[in-house]
Amino acid sequence: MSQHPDSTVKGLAPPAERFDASGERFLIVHARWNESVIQPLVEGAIETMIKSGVKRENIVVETVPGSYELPMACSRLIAASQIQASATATDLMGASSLLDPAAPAAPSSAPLTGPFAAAIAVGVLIKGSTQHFEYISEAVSHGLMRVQLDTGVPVIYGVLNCNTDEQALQRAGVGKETKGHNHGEDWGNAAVELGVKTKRWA
Ligand code: DLZ
Repeated sequence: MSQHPDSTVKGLAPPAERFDASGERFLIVHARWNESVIQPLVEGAIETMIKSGVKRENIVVETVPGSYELPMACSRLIAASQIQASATATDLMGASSLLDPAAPAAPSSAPLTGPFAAAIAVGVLIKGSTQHFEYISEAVSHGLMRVQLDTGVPVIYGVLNCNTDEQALQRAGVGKETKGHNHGEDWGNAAVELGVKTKRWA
């Protein structure tokens, strides 16, 4: 693998290929705590996915109050999309074959439903003066890992665990001292890559 000329030891090397996710659906679930950081992160993820060819209407965005709710919401929404997708396919096949046995199974007016290729869970946890941060951080990271392993749908870990507000703002590209890099962009790229690769690994 070739080394990026500007790369340092730390950080994400670019992939060796371009991923075509133009026909795929994606889920973003984000917390509403620390909204000024959440918003640029979510926008960065969406813009990056669109640059990779994902259609905006194929990105479903849902919100939850705080990061603690991310695993449950991802789990339910991914499961619902999988059930809905198989029901939709069966209904469409049944309905079209009743009218005309030669009819295509999925007409172009088919609803925009289907399983998600990948999900991104976005949350921002900022350390306070109690143990709250540690408990939530650990529960969320374990919960999200469990959701992706249980469902087989990649869940990108878009959760910042920061000691200060400024650290969080810099990781959303809107820092006050230094702007920083928007990690939402990396999460958008990771969702596209994993969404495409997981299908190949099936
Ligand atoms: C309660 C709480 C606190 C103190 N801090 C954060 C935070 O920094 N980031 C975040 O996403 N959520 C926080 N929450 C809310 C919890 O995640 C959760 O929504 C509530 O405890 C209700 O379950």
